[in-house]
Formats: sequence, C-alpha cells, structure tokens
Amino acid sequence: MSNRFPENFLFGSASAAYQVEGAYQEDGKGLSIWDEWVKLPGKTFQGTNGDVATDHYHRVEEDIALMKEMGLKAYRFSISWTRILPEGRGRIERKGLEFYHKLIDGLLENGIEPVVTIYHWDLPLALQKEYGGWEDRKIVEDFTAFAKILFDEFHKKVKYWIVLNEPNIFTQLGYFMALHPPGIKDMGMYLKTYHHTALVHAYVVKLFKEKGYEGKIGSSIAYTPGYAKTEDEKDVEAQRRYYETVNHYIMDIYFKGKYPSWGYAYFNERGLAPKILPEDEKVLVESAKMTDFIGINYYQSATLAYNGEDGIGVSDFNVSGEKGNFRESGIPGLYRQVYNEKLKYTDWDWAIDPDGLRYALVEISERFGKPILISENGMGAFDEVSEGKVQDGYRIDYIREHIKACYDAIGEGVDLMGYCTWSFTDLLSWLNGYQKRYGFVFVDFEKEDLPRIRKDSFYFYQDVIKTNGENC
Ligand code: BGP
Repeated sequence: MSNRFPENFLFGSASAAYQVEGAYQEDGKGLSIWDEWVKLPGKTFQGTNGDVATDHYHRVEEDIALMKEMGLKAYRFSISWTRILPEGRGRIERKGLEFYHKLIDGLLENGIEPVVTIYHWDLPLALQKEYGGWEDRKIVEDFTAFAKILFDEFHKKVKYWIVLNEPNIFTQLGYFMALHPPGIKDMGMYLKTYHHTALVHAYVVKLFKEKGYEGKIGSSIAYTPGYAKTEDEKDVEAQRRYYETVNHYIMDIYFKGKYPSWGYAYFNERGLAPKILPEDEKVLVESAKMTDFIGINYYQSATLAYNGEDGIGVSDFNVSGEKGNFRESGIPGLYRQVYNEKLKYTDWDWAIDPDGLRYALVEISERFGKPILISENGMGAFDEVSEGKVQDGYRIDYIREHIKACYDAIGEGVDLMGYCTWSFTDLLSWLNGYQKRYGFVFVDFEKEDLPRIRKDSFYFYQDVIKTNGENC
C-alpha cells in the first residue's frame, strides 16, 4: 500500500472508564447506574462487573508505557462522571480530576494525543434516581455543567473531545431492549431519551464554541450501514425504511439538526416521536453546524429484508460467543435484519465486513460534508495464551482489512482524521463479560495481578503506525 494517510493521521486505540478503570469506590467516586446494574442478578454475562476491570486506575503508568512502546498516536478514553461529581452535580472531587491529569500528562509526555469521551454510559446513579436521568430534560443542565468542569480543567491539554459515545446504543439498549440500565422496553421512551442526547450534544458543543476553548468537538455514533438482501422492491424498500428510521434518524439530528422527514413522520403517526420544542430546533441546527467532526464506531454491516406488519420483532443477541446463534431481528412493518451468506461472522455472530466501513465513510462524508474520526473498530474474540504468546492472526486480518478500507475511502475523498481500534488492552465487555476480548494487549483476568501480555496484533499495529499505514 503506498501512502495515503496524512502525516498527522491519528492511528489510535480506545477504551471507556467503566470497562477498564476498576477502583469503583475509591478516592471518593460515587456510584453510576452501571455499578448498580451489574449487581442485579442475570443482567450481565455470568454476573461479571467492572469493580476491578483491568485495574487501569492503579496501573495507568504501566498501560501508558505499553502504548508508548507500540507508538500509539492517540488514545481515546472516557471520564467517569462520578469520579469528578460523586452525586452527579455540585461537590467536585479533586482526586478524580487528579487521576485524569495524571493520565493525560502521561500520554502527552509520551507523544500520544488524548481523545476524551465525556460520557461513555456511566451516568451518576443519583441523577437516575432523582429524575430518571436521560428521561428528563434536566439532564441537559447537569451534563453541560459537568462538561464545563472538564473543559475548564483540561482544555489546555486536550484537543479532541467526544461529547457522547453511541447515544443510539445506550438509549436503545436501556429503553427499548431493556438490556442496559434502566432496563425499560418502550419505544417512545427510547426516542425521547435519544432526543435528549441530541440536545445534550448540541448545548455542550455550543458552550464549547461560545467560550472559545481551542480544539475539536464531536460525538460518536454506532453506525451500521445496511444493504438490501435482494433487488426485490420489497427488500429495497426495507433498506430505505431502515435508513429513514435508523441511520438517517440517528445521524441527521446530530449533524444536520433535523430528523429525516419520513422517519419522524412514521414515529409521529404512531404517537412515538419525541416532542421538539421551538428552542430545540434552533440549538440543534446551530450546533450541528458548529460540530467539528463525526465520530463513527463501526463493527459490522446489516442486511435488510422485508418485514410485514405481523413480522418479527427485536430479538436478544448472542452474548455467549457460541457461534451460529445469529437470530433475525426487526421492527414489524419496517425491516428485518437477516444473515448475509457472503460475509464471515465472529464467534458472537457479528458480520465481518470491511467494505461496509468504506461505504459508511463515503455515505456519511457525502451526506454531512464533515471530517470523520473512526472512534472504534475491532474484533471481539476468544484469545488464548500459548507459550507466552497470543497468536491473534484473525484480529490482524480484521484490522488490516479495515485499515485498507480507510485508505480506499480517503482515496474517494473522505476527510478521515484518524482510526481508533477497540481496544488497547482487553477489557470488560458490557454484556459479554471478560471472555470477549478486543485488545492488542492480553490481560490475564484469572491471575490476581492481572498480567499484561502483548499479542501478535500488538506488533502488527506497531508496524502499521511506524510506517504511517504503509506496512499494512
Ligand atoms: C461499543 C461500545 C464499547 C464496546 C464495543 C464492543 O458499542 O462503545 O464500549 O463495548 O461496542 O462491544 P461488545 O463489548 O458488546 O462486544
């Protein structure tokens, strides 16, 4: 591959506070909704939780040393809201801020660009209990106050900010599929909470720009491009409906400031659409313009087929890693997601589709005309240590093909800022426990001192970065 990646391209890797930090009650940290959820019977795979996780909180120097050895250009991580504001608002815990100063300083000293996610799902439990968290517009004020504390504290050191991680996923899983806290199944509530996330994004971006902090700001959406299963008109229509009620619906409100008309009307006719106040429209449109980049988390594509009014609804997904448990899932009257025989699948039945990444990048770039940051991409697998090595050739193949897709997309005119894999070390998977691994660094969760072992993919990515994408 000749070199098409710009000199300042951010070859990075990502994590999230709850999935790595551990130390869930240390140094004054308050509880989040996840601290509570994981203790309820049957909510996570074999009851796994993030009480200790990879113990990153205590091993931050060691983890940064590994990042430096790899040559990472960027490290994306999230800030735990309740380390800073244990009750969600009000009293600030300095020790929480100090931890993130230590992390950020360590990264900068080693030439690694910090990319900060303000919110990666660990809402303060106090706010959930007080007013239902995302269910109430009050979240806008509390979130904006939290974001302002972070901007004031870190703006001289941090140039890249991601307001929200996958708002489409945490609202869908929390309010429509009842798989994440608070465990509700109500489509109207899902769409309402999603609207509140868009408002949060908008007000935080506005604040950032109006106060004149330097740096770039965006949010990261989980984006799953969709194909029609066949050329049959009904399948093509299912694909169109998927775009109107899923992809354009989740993206447009963030990056255009408006919902797509067919999609919004569809929900509205059924009494499910969120209420849009006149002041919402203004701030959403304004801040969509001010948003510097679009963060994309890409794992797989979807293949769509006709689903009648009496068709299938949503199904739970594979959390065990027993391959071959793909189940069709859909919304009656809109679409159904089907198995794609042309693609390979992971052990958790996620379609492996690097071409889908290229399509996604091109379609997003054409629709919104903004720079894109791939804030997550990676392969969950069962890894094994044998004679001190982890031979994860399957992950190398996955990442290589997806980097090539980035290369091709840049060739097609996409303004791509960077590519962050999920994840740097192995970490907790929200619903799949510790056995679903994504890292370049294996963490032996069986041993008390949680040893770190470099996988083969570590050396592969090291070489990719060293040659700025040429050796891929
Ligand atoms: C994204 C989340 C990450 C991470 C990743 C892998 O949706 O932003 O936090 O968990 O998916 O997903 P999983 O752990 O379910 O395999």
